[in-house]
Amino acid sequence: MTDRIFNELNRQVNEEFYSAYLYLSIVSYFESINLQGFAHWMKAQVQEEIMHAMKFFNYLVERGKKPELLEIKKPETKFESILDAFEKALKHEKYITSRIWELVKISEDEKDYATLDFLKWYVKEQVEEELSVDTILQKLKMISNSNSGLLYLDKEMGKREYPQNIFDKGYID
Ligand code: OFO
Repeated sequence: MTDRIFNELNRQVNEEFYSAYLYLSIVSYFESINLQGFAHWMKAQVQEEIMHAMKFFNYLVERGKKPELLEIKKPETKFESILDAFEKALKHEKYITSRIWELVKISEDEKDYATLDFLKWYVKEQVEEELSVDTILQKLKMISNSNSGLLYLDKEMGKREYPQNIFDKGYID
């Protein structure tokens, strides 16, 4: 693996942890306005991002590299509304998609076919990531200022399932 590829993949570990950090900041906002369903949905998102980061981390280790953990920047902490939070999440997902595409391009340039193959998973994943955030954004626009609509959506969001819940109180023994 070339230094260029290593540096870019190593940076992506950080970008993915930043995604988790940004979404945890949104969880904090949802909890503060008592929308537990939205908070639950976003907690699942936090876990997905940690998984994305660990996939990059593990891949570097598999390729005989030593990932170098970088500083995680402070995420946005002020959200004007639920809509604002989801708009920021979608903007961020689009940025991550552009990063993944950039990584694909660099892997092609460097003729690193193993990394190119590894990145395929992320290319597909980003389509889903953007879609799931955008779907909620559209629903929020649809219900506009309706409180009953919001409460219904909050209930629906609370049903999202995820296999391993690091937010469970008993998760860490
Ligand atoms: Fe949300 O996809 Fe990773 O960052």
